[in-house]
Amino acid sequence: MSNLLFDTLFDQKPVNPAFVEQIDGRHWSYGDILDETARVANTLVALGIQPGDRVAAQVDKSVSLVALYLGTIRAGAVFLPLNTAYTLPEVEYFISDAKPALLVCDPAAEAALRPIAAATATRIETLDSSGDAGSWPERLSASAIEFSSVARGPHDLAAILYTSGTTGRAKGAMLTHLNLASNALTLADLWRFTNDDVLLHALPIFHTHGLFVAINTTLVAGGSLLFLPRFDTDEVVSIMPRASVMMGVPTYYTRLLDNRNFTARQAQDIRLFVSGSAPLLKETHQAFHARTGKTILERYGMTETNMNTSNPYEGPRRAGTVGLPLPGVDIRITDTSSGIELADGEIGMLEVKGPNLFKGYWQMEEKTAENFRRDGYFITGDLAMIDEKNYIVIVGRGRDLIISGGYNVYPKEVELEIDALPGVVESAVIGLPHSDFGEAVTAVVVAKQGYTINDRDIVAEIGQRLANYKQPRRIFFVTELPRNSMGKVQKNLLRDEYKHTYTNQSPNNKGISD
Ligand code: MLC
Ligand code: AMP
Repeated sequence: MSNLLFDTLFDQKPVNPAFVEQIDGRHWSYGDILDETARVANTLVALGIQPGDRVAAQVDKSVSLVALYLGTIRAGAVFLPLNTAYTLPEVEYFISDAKPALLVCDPAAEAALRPIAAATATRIETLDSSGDAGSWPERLSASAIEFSSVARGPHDLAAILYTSGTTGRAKGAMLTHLNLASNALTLADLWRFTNDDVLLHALPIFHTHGLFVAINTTLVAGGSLLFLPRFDTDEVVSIMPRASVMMGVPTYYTRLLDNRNFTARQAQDIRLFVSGSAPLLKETHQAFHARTGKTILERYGMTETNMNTSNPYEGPRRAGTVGLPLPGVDIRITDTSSGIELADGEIGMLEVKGPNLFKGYWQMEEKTAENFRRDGYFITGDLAMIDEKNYIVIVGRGRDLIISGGYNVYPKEVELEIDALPGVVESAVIGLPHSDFGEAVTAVVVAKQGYTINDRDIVAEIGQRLANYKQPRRIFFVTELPRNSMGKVQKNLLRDEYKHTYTNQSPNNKGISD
């Protein structure tokens, strides 16, 4: 038996030897990266890591992290990437839940993470932001570049990615070799990837978009990555002429449009701009076309399902839609209460089925069962309709979720932290329109009588526990929250009342008083 995902990703014998090029001029060929994956796999095996064991990483983006991902797959283990913005308590939860055999972290975080890792007998290694220094690269340097990949079949786990939920407790989505391999092959084919392609890669690599959609799709086609540590608009504009494809969240496209140096000339050699992870506004789609003559291709996916739909490569890419189901993926729209399939044009729950569907939530059988229909469809939580041309339009969310700059924030998780503060009676966390992030996390708080509590105190307190992108950018104080006759907080009224809070906000203006 082969190692399904690894063999699929490296099936191409690339004519083009380049795999990754960094902005500083350093580059890695396919041969280099294969050697590195062998070093990683040999090291993991030497440390006693068994097939199925979890290998977690909370480190900055680097080619070494890509090699850690691919080497983990090659060794038959399960890759568990963690957002670098996660705080210590957040990481503690992930480690206690997933019990990884190994955690690779930044050297600066090692001391704080040691006791957490010790509780689950998780070994710690370090890797710095350059990808060159730390105990991990030291170990690798002694390892051989020959490794016979550990056999893994379609239903074996390749990765676990945590995704928050409406209850506030994050769930580990278990992704199999088949999930990732099938999606990579489908996307590479649909989006016409070849070994001539150079993907401008500015996304983080701890989520589905930057890790799987961008890297796996490029790898199966034998293409190259132009690798940036993060999205910096000026840098992206200046190197764009060297790339042929770019992928990004909508914020990347609005930031490009805000940049005066971003012209049709800069974009002329890009054959494909892809947007996803959050809704792309029609205005952005149109303004981008007007500026560059290029039509952004919007697609739709999620952590649990990888990619589900895409606008066509050839054929109309229609603004405000996420296109058609991917080949091999079935989509239906159902009534949110009865679960009965609806006719085209009616709005309901988007359900999906196909080889891209995850195996379930790590050690949460009930949660998994709740989210699947008996016939195998996954209930996404997104509200959608199928329009007259069979394109899918996402019209909203059936769950209380905010998407800020492409990151998901579940209000419940933030409310629980705010409500636990001594001066707070209760809070409601809502997403409001924001010109840079799409939606901005905003809190409406009822303070206890006799307490003086301000927005700065709240952010300082919860900032110890919640990743920065989950923290409210504005906090409003009220005497009571609006409720309906059932006692449920009417967030729609709050969203309406505060809807103009961030109009014309410049990037990263947090709005919390100094
Ligand atoms: C950073 N900040 C954010 C933020 N990102 N605040 C809200 N929402 C965000 N997304 C805050 C930081 O906390 C910091 O606050 C300040 O902004 C500046 O930080 P920064 O790191 O300099 O920000 P910047 O580099 O400008 O990052 C913004 C961004 C980045 C949009 C470029 O967030 C990004 O790359 N997002 C992509 C997310 C992504 O890959 N999603 C895919 C998920 S997969 P302070 O207080 O310190 O000033 C998925 C499935 C699918 O959804 O379909 O793809
Ligand atoms: P995540 O759980 O981080 O993987 O985020 C997945 C969610 O992002 C989906 O359930 C959708 O709500 C949203 N999403 C992804 N792509 C799009 C898109 N193109 N348009 C609208 N929403 C999207």
